[in-house]
Amino acid sequence: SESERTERIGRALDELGDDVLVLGHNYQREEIVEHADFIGDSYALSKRAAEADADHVVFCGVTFMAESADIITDDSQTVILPSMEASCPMAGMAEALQVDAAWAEITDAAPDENIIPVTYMNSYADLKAFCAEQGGLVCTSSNAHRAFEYAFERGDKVLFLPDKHLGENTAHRLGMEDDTAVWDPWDPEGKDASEVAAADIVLWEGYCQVHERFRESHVEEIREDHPDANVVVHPECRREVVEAADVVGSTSTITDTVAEADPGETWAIGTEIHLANHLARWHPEIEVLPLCGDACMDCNAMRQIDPNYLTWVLEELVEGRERNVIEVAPDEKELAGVALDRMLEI
Ligand code: CIZ
Ligand code: SF4
Repeated sequence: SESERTERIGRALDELGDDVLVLGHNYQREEIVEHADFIGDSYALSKRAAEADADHVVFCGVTFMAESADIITDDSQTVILPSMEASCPMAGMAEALQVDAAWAEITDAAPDENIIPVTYMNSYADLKAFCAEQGGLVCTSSNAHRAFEYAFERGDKVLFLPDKHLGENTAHRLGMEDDTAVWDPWDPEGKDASEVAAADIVLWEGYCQVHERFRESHVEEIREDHPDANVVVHPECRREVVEAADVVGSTSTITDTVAEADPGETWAIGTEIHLANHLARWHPEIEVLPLCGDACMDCNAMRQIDPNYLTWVLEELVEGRERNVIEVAPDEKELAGVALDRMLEI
């Protein structure tokens, strides 16, 4: 039963003490985050892991996040992902092998120009390593505009991966929305060399299926039903949704926005449904609504972290067995670390 499981997790955590740190991503269900030492976005959680002394970091999130934690923690720390099935589909839309092939075509399309690849945090370590090798860097949703500026100081064009929408929203923020092209590796007609040659920003055709579901009509409906509602959305949403919202930002920004709201205010949340639910629970004085009502989605990758798997990895640790260890290969780790360090400099 659920209470037995909660008790087992509690017992394992007591036995493990300071030896283990449990991190819970904002998009994890309540039965997971209630056991977490810290709750936050992927970047904040990785930093927490690096600051902690714990030998074992149990990362309740998805693979690319656990990889990032492994990259920024020291070698004595082991990162554990409760389910190996928890892989972000968007990160999977830009696999390093595929990007490598596309890179040859994209650089051929603009032979006299220096193209700098920028990858969103939501990508695998080998793609981060590739970006470092090509003079590029990593960014989060909060510093994507500064990463683009870094790239334009060093090159002529940016190739941004994997999230087309974050890329479009960032181009708009920089006043460059008319200078973009989309590279679609799945569509022979979506790989237009002349478009690449003409554009300053080339966007990879990737997206988050949770955030892409939000439509402008959802914002209009909320405003009709709740005329006082404020709308906050994540920049992985479509351009027109971001345009229609009052506030746009990372999950940390969304969390802070609701925390700083005045009692009685209404906030509609355009991101993964679990974060909207947490915010409603944490701030009963604020009216927190999911942006698209019943049609709201949870993330099927985040959902893989079943509380039973958390129980299992913790009880195995008590027995001295490390299960589901996420370990980035040493050469990739070093290069991906370079791409992350460049982000920290901007
Ligand atoms: O959409 C995601 O997976 C986000 C916003 C992750 C994160 O915490 O950066
Ligand atoms: Fe990936 Fe979207 Fe899920 Fe985030 S919410 S882990 S970007 S699929």
